[in-house]
Amino acid sequence: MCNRCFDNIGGRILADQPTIFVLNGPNLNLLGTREPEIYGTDTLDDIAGRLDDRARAAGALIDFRQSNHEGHLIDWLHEAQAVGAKAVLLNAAGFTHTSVAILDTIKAITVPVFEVHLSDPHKRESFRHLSYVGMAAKAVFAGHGAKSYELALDVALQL
Ligand code: CA2
Repeated sequence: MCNRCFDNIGGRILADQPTIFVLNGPNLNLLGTREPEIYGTDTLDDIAGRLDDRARAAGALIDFRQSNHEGHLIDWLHEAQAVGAKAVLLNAAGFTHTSVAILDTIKAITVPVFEVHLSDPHKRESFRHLSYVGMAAKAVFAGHGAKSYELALDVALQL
């Protein structure tokens, strides 16, 4: 059976299995190498592997990506919509607190977006208390280290 099939009418890619996009923003490629007291010791690959196992056990697929560029995150949110993703887990990192463009994108798509953070921004500097992502996200999972992603995934899988 094909994993992804084209629907003849809209040209939309339909996955046989629900797909959840996990999008990671700037500097998260450094995870596990610096500031372990804030972000833990797991690398992004460790997190991706665990989410993959968890999703597969529930009959779903993970599409896990990281970029240091705001426009990539925006293009990937559009892509999540275009391919009919079930949900997006978004750790926009520093863009969380600055990006009206990402907020506009989340508002422009119908795919549910869950905001994810390793740390709890509300327990840190005041400039991290404002979240543009949170203004449109379905829910926020923060402060549980890498577990924040797994908690968000469990909720997304139940949609
Ligand atoms: O706690 C989170 O997940 C954050 O999204 C991480 C962002 C920060 O700007 C947000 O306020 C909260 C920073 C990501 C930087 O990632 C690094 C990872 C390891 C070492 C250095 C940076």
